[in-house]
Parts: sequence; C-alpha cells; structure tokens
Amino acid sequence: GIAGDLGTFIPDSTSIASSIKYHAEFTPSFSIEQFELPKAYFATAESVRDTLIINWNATYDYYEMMNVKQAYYLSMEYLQGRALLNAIGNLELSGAYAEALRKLGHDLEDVARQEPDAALGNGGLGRLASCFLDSLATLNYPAWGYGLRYKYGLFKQHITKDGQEEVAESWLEMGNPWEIVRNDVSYPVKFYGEVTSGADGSKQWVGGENVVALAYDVPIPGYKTKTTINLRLWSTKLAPEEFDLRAFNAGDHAKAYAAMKNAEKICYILYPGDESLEGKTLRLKQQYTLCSASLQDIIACFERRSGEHVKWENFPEKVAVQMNDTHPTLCIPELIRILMDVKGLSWKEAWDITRRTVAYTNHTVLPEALEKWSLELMQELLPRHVEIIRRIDEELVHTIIAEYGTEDLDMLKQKLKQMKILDNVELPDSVAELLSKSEENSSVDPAEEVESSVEENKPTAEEDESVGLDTENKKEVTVDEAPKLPKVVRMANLCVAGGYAVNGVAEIHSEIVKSEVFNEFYKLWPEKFQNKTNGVTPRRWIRFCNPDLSKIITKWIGTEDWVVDTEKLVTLRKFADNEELQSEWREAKRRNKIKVASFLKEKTGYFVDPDAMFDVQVKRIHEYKRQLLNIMGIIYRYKKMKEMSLEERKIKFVPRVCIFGGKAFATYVQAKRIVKFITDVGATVNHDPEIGDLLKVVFVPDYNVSVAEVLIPGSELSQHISTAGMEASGTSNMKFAMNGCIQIGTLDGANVEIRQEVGEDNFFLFGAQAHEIAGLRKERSEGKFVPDPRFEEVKAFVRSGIFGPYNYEELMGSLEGNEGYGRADYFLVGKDFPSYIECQEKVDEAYRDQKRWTKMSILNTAGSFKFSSDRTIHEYARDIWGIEPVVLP
Ligand code: DL6
Repeated sequence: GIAGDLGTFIPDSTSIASSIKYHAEFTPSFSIEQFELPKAYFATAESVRDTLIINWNATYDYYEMMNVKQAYYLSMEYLQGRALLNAIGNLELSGAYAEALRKLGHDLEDVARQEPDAALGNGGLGRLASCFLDSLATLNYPAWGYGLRYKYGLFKQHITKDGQEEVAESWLEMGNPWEIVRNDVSYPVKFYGEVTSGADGSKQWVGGENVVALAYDVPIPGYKTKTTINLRLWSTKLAPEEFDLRAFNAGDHAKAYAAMKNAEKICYILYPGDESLEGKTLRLKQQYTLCSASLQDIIACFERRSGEHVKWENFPEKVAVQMNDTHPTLCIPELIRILMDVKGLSWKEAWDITRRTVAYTNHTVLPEALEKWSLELMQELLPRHVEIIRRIDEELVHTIIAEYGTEDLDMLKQKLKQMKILDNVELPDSVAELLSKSEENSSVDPAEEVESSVEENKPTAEEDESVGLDTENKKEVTVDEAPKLPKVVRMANLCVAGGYAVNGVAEIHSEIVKSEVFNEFYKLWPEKFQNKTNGVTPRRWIRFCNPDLSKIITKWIGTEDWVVDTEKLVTLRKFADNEELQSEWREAKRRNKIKVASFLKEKTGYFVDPDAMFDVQVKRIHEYKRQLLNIMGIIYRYKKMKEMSLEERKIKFVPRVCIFGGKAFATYVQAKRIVKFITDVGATVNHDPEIGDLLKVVFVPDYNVSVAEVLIPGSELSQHISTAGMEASGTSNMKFAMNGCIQIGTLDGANVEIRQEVGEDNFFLFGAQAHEIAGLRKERSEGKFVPDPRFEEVKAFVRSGIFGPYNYEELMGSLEGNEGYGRADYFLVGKDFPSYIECQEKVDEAYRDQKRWTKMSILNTAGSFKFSSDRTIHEYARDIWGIEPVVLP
C-alpha cells in the first residue's frame, strides 16, 4: 500500500522542522499564539508518530501478506515510561530532531521532559513487558502486545511529613500523541448473564451486562529496523445501543449515566483496591476484558489471514499466546468458549488447540501472590467460564488418577489436594465414584476425605484467601484470623494445566518453581517446565540513558554494534586495567553523578556531594526486598560515626549518599511505615552537623522509569538484598550492572547469574542462602535464634527516639516477632544483619582504592552482556513460541 511508497523517505532536520511546525499549527491541542515547551513536545511527538505510522502500516501489511506465525504477549501491565527519546533513538533521528528543535528555539532534552511517564504497571513485571516489546521489534519478531489502557496510571507518590501519599496519575489529561484509536476495532465483552443449552448440547452465554472494548494502538519501533510492532490497549465503553435513552428522557439521568460509568470504570485504574467485593469484581472484570477482547482480535486475525478455508487445527501453528503471570489466565477458558460456542468446535478440539497455543510465565514464588479467585464471584460474573474450568479440572483429576492409580489413596489425595484447580470444591461425581470403588474397605467417603485433608492444612498467613495480589502489592496478613476454606479457583494451577510451557524468570527461580511451587505438576509434566532468565533492553537502559558511557564503550570496543549484540561488551574485559579507559570511565560516572546530585536537589532539596559514593536501592517497597535491612545498616553506620572523633570517622568511613526510591502499595501498611522510617532517618542524619557530607540519606519521591534513567547511570553501589529465594529475578540489578554499578546482594533471583558473569570478586555477596531459609525460620519460631548485639544496639537506638516522635514499635517489633505482628522476622533481617554490615565494610575498603573500584565497574558492564532482553526474547521465540524473525523487504 502507500506505506511502502513512503517508507524509503528519511527525514532531515529541515523537513522535521516543517513537520513539527505543521503539527503545531494543524493538530491544535494548544492555543495558537504560543510555541512553549508543552506544545513543542506534542508537535514533535506527532511528527515522530507520522514516521511510526508509516512503519507500523508496512509491518502490518507484510505480516498479513506473509501470514506469519505471530506471538501475542498478554499483560495487565506495561511500564513504558517516556516514548519520545526512545522512538527517535530507535529511528536514528536523535541528531536531526535535536537540530530541528534548535532551529525552532527549543532544546530536545527539555522538550522530552514534558512527556508524562506511561506508567501502566507497578514494577518489574510491567517493565519487563516493555523491554520485551523493544526487543521483539528490534529483532524483527512478528509479535504484538495486548494490555489495558488505564485512564490513571500507577499513582504519583508524594512524600509528606506523614510518609507516602498517593495522588492519581492522570497521564492522559493532555492527550496521548503516541496512540491511534481504531474506531473500527472493537469487541463486545459480556459479564453475568446465564448459560443456556441447545438441543444438540451446544451452549450459549446470554443476557447479562455488555460493554465494548475499543482498540488503541501504540506503535513500538525497533532499533535500526523498519519493523514497528503494536501494543494494543483496550479501553471500555458502553455500547451505544445500551444507553438508556428512555431513562434519560424520563429525567432519570443518574441511571443512564451510571451504566456508562460502569462500563468505563473497568479501565479507570491499574490495580483498583480489592478489599471490597466491588473492588474484586472490578479486578476480575479487568482481567476478563483483556483476555476476551485480545482473543477475539487474535481469532479475527487468524480467520482473516486464513482466507476462505479456516483450519482451526492450524491455529497453534499461527498463534502463540504468552500469559504474563496469572492475570491473563482467563485466556484459557475464553479461547475454549469462543472455539466451542462461537465457532462450533467440540470440547476435544477446543481443549487440544488451547493446550497447544497458550504458555505461562510465573513471576513469583510468594504463595500469597499466586492468584486465587472466589468461585462464587467467578460463577456469577463468568458462568460459562466456570463450566469450562470445572471441565478442565475434571480432566486434570482424571489425568492424575491415570498417572498414579488408585492403589495408594493417601498419596493420590495428596496429589489432588495440591494440583486441583478448584480448591475446597467437591470432587466431580465421576471421580468421587471412582475413588469410592477403590476404597471398598474404608468407612470414610473418600471425596470427603480429600476435603478433610485440606482441612488439616488450614490456610496459613501466607495462604490467605486474598485474590488478585501480586508480589509488588502485598498487603497485611495476620495469622490469628479464623481460618476459612473458601471455594476458590487457583489460577496458577489452571495456567499450568492449560499451558504448553511454564517458565520461571531466572535460573534459581525456575528451580524453585520445579522443586517447590509446582513440584507435583513438574513430576507429572517435566517437559513443560523451562527457564527464561529475564533481560532488559540495552537501548533504553544504557545507549539512551547513558550516552556518555555509551560513547566510551563504542570507542573501546571499536563498534556500536554492542547495542544490538551485547556479547560484544565482553571485549571491555581486556581493557579493565587500562588507565586511559579507567579515567574516561570515572569521568563519565562523575558527570552522571553530578546530574543525579542536581536532580536530588530539585526533588528533595538536599545537597549531596558528587564525590561521595552513591549507594542506591530503588524498587517497590516490600518487606522481602528488605529496605529495612538497608536502613538498619545505615543507622548502625550513623551511630558508629557519632561515637567516634571526626578524624576517626573520616578514616573509618567512606562518605556515602544513600539513595532510596520506590512506591509502597497504598494499603500495604508495613511498607508505608518503612517509607516513613527512611525519610525520618534522612531528616535526622542530613541535618546533623557532626556528620556533614560523610553520610546523607535521601528518599527520592515518585520513583518511575524516567527517574531510573537518571539515577542508574549515576550509581556506584546498588542494593539487591532480598531474603534468598524470594525475589524471582529482579531486573534493575541488570540495568545497574550494565551501567557499571557494583552490587551488594544475596544469592537470589538473577543476582546469582549476574555474579557468575561479572565475577565473584566484582560482586559483594552476603547473607543466608535459599536452601537455608526454611531452617532458619524454624529456628526463629522455636526461639533458638540469638540476635547479633550490633542489631540489638540499632533497635535500641531507634527506640531511643532519635529519629523523631513517630512510633517505630511496629517496625522494630516485626524484627523480633512481637505477638501483635505475628511473623517473627519472617524476612530474616536480624539473621542477615551481621553479614550485611561486614560486607558493607568491604565495600568501603574497595571504594577507597579507586583503581580497583573502576576495574570492578568496567567488569560489571562487560559481564552484563547476558542480561539483554534480546537474549531472553530469542530464547522465548525459539523454545516457546516457535516464531522466526521476519525482516521487511
Ligand atoms: O519477572 C519480572 C519481575 C521480577 O524481576 C521480580 O523479581 C518479580 O518480583 C516480579 N514479579 C511480580 C509478580 N507479580 N505478580 N503476580 O511483579 O516480576
């Protein structure tokens, strides 16, 4: 089409300037008389979008023509961040755009800062999805992302005297120049209603509440390629014919309006609170909307590309659907529903196609984060899907019985208890019958016995009945709640039963997935289980966010190809001792630190010394990530400093700026206490004249992708200090390593592999290991743990009131196992504290020797080659999706 004809045109700064002026004039979102920064940003973005649309169309047309196998990534979260610099960087137009804007009186960087972050995600999981899109496009893989177009992104975090305050993030307020609304691409999505059966046994889901999901496309450009893939985000609205005109005309405006809002609110916010039934319902509606609209779209594409003869059995040869965690699990019953009820396939055909199409990535081992939905709620909202899930569960039970037989009933019941999708739900009649036949001599009804064996395993603090939680969003759990046995759908079990591949996101995590989380499934279907260690895009996370260091890398490697072939970074190893490289490396780091210092001044008012070590922990605030361990270590350092003379403390301690950033989920009380605690410690330490520049503690408000892009290049030490076995992977650890930042960390998640690649000498390791954790917790609960006196000293210091009037008892108590809090230092802060502070002493010692430190830094960048999302995506494409790169002619 026309796309191909326009596609060869490469704009220069003059044509770009005209295009920007054109958009400033003819896409009028601002008043005409001015061309200030906000308007310049919009006009610039719109001009970039023109190029993206040309490439998007060409890519789309080509995939249609070639009828390629395509992967579809379904995710409730995308943490895209800003798009402008990334897009022009990928299009290799940064220079031309900078010049064009200069001609128009603006600086490109200032213009770019006008863009709000697209924060449609919480943390690692959402950012991973965004990195994957960049790699997919760059590597020319035919793939699309699907998600929801939340009106409000992740909340803005204000830090007040009371700690964190959440404020709505209205990122679409001024319009979004990157999206293209497709008014002709919309699908009905149904909730509630009932299932009717036809004479032939066919089922129809009828009645209920209907909304429309409308497509908004966000073009995703690859780096140095014309391939531009699509992120399709759904927004919901009321179907026009559903608007209650009669009510409105009769004066019942509220009724007509309520129906409209009810449809629209599905896409209002990311992770609506789910304490209430309304909240839970909304969350389930969101998940179903994503699954239903995306699958209808994928199926429409398959039919369109198939032409006149649609062969449904070929569907898995053309389509791979990846479920990013359990949030899109409803894909499984939804695909079956469409194939059976709409396309007329049999159960066997539909189930077989689904099991060859859908794959699942697990991102957490925390039991409370494995989603469980109330069966009752799901039954009401999605009655047809519950029928299908019951059938899948029944098939699963039969598979388990066929595999293990009925001889050892205890063993069988154990297996069923762990693997069933429907938990605390009576067994299907056919199974109950089968089991009772095998237990002729027993007086107990075996079906009941499965239930009672469940009873013996009452939900623990970790296995509460909360639904829709994830690692980033964990909430308070107390152990003394009366145990209940709600009927639930275990979404992860459904994913494993319905998916053809199940993967973890780092080697250690994938091993835990096999040996603990899904051990029974692993024994049944070992071939399904894989590892795909996460990665991050080197475009955004080094080439664009750290141009200074990138230039040096290119100079020493002799090519810029490392941006798409990170294995080339390994070349840096041979220059790690080179004095010239070392001095260029240090200067680049220092310039980045100066940028961080002025950023901190602007955001927090604190002045920091760019010659101090910049020590950073930025990630969601969560007990398992142990910001508390970091701050307790800082307090120890502060106390020791205070006990020494000025001379002594200067000899003993390297000056440090300790930087924290991260959001606490709004209802996660303990995490919010931690934020408050850190800011209070900062307020005391930073104003202590005895300490001066020797120690500063700064909490950066509203940590997001753009803030990370400033902080990471200017960091020297970064902290990845989760309780071993609890962080699935982590991805900021990879970004820090790429930017030559040395890590202090536990053997957890991707830290393990990072340490292997950068070398043991270039990683500060401390703490208990994953296989020791269970034993250590047991020791604690039996009262056998003897805390280190230095840890006791820090707690007493905090309790002395030195950090202000706030009551830290809840926090300190949680480290001791106060009755009131429940879990006795579940995250083992006290246990790891001595090895942590001793390791920090080694950090100081290494930093004093700047040659050694710089070498370590270079070796971190060199060893980060493995952690490019390009490597990860190649592995998914090869081992899970079976897709090949398709280069546009
Ligand atoms: O895989 C991406 C990212 C990991 O790097 C983090 O370690 C992990 O905590 C995070 N997981 C989640 C889980 N959400 N749910 N459910 O966010 O995934």
